[in-house]
Amino acid sequence: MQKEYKRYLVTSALPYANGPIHIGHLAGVYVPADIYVRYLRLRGREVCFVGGSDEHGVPITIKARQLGVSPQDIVDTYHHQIKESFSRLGISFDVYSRTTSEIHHKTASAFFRKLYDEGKFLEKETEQYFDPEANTFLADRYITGTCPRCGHADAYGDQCEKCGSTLSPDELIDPKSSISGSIPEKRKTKHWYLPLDQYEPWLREWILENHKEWKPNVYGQCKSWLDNGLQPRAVSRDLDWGVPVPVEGASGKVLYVWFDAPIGYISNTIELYPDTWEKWWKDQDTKMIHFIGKDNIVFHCIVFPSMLKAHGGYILPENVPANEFLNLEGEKISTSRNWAVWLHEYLDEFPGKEDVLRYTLCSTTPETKDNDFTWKDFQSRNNNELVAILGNFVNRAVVLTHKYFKGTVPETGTLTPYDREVLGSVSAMKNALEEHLEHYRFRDSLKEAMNIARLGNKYLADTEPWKVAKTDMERVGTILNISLQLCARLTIALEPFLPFTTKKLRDILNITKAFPWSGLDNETLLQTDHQLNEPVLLFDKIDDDAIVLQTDKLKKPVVKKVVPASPECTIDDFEKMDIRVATVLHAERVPKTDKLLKLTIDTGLDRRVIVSGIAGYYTPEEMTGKQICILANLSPRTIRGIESQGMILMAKEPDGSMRVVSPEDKIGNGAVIG
Ligand code: B3M
Ligand code: ZN
Repeated sequence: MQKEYKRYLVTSALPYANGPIHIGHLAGVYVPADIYVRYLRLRGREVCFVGGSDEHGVPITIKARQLGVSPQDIVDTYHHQIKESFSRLGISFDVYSRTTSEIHHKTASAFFRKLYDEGKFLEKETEQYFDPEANTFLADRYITGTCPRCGHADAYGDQCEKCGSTLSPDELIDPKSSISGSIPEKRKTKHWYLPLDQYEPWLREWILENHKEWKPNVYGQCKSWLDNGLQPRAVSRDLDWGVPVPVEGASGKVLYVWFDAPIGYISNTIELYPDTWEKWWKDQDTKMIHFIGKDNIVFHCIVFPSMLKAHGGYILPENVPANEFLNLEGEKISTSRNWAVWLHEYLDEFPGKEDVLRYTLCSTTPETKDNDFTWKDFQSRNNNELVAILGNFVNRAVVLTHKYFKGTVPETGTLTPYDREVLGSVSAMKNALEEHLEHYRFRDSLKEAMNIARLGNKYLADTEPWKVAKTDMERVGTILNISLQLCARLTIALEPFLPFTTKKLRDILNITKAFPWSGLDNETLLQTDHQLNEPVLLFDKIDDDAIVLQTDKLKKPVVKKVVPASPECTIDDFEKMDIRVATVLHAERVPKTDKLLKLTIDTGLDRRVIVSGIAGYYTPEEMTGKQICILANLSPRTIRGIESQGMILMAKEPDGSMRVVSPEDKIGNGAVIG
């Protein structure tokens, strides 16, 4: 027997506020979650849809450091951008807040403190890398070194991006701090651990015995974690960005981001309902569902439930319908390579086509395995399904009604068995739709909803009212009445998937108040003589040019990473440097080297020689006559037996490629730069 719940608490993963939202996030989490909550609301259920930004964690501090801004600057920028783009796509959160909020800090802090006071944590001292120059412990991501597996020189302490291996900082050869460049040393540090091993028997029963209905990908991942044995997990970090550990003697320590982030679901509910939040989190009649991507399964099925269990008093998720990943044009989405379709860009480039993206993403939701988004598929879903099936049916029904009945809903005559069959099959579709939606099968449910439009097209093609109009207007009236009833039912069935379109459709049909879900069973949603509005097209075709533009954009070279910012310096430091404009009088290769050019230059002060490693980027001919900038007071060095008196200023990419820095217009040699 299925339990009847009084209300639904639906959460969707809190995206990290260190970059914009792309289609992978949308297809995996937000579009399915939004379809689900819109469906529940249509059914008149009490729903709370919680979202928000995850604003802590090491990657945010790294990005801030790279850009020379504060972590708060980063999360402020992205939180607002993300929130706005979700809302433009119609993702209908009841609350979208953030984990830097005061209320979240308070809630997460109190949660930790309760577990701490009740002795639910283990305290352990371990040795961790410490940067003596920057005077800080180093998160794994802040340590770089040579990968022990593939020899890549810039592997991170947790992962080598070249060969994909998961690493621990201890494995790196010649580890270096990426904050100061210094060699890190091991220091003792204390942390708190959640002893997941103690929760293992309980988790086994709760998931493996009582939640066999979870999706196979989710259940399978949980089973394999449990079968491998759980270990205590550290829930604090040495870091200066996050929720401070609320314990004496813990300065410089914050809660691990995966400890505080899921508590964000609670904090955001409190922010929305300061007085009644507890009924959402503590009443057994609330059904809680987490929408997430597959990389978050362990945290939502094992870690967070163990935290809730340790705390006591909270309900647990009833289901965690995690999706697999969405690829783009056959390749993994990669934010660093800019291989992505960004939501805010899509919304700007395809105004009014929010539902086309929602439709395509729902149709390709990676429900059981990774799936692929292609621009060609996007185009064909729009042109061959939304335009040709849905738009076409609605348009024909409405245009014909205007043509033959001045836009009013005609009366029905006697129904034929075929008419009854058509009306009846929509009621059967209602059941199928509910069945799919209740079980998180969004692709199937969308197909089912679209079948109403398919059925409508077939009905019009079979009954041919434009031919019947020559002889039997009463029959035409019946056919169009039935067609318009199908249109009205489409405003219900498609509402969870295509909310912008159903709004438009209601406007065409002149329906001021949306029908409830139960209307799907109602054969006369529109009364005879009801006046329709003028037809407008629900969708228009997307041509090849628009698609080529998008695929070309993907091929464009990606924005390269920038090297981290240097430590601060003073104006005095800067003024020590004598930087001037000079002209290259003569350039030649330094024999037996690939990289070096010997340049004779006029500095305005004197003539001198500089040896520079730019032969890979410039020929001697290209350099001759060029105005350049030099550091004139650098102490001379002997390179390959030639005394080099100064240095040329170069703009250098992280991959090593270089261009000389030249004044825009000709200027006198010796002009001082500063
Ligand atoms: N921010 C991870 C992610 O975006 C994380 C989710 C938190 S949910 C509590 O993949
Ligand atoms: Zn490697």
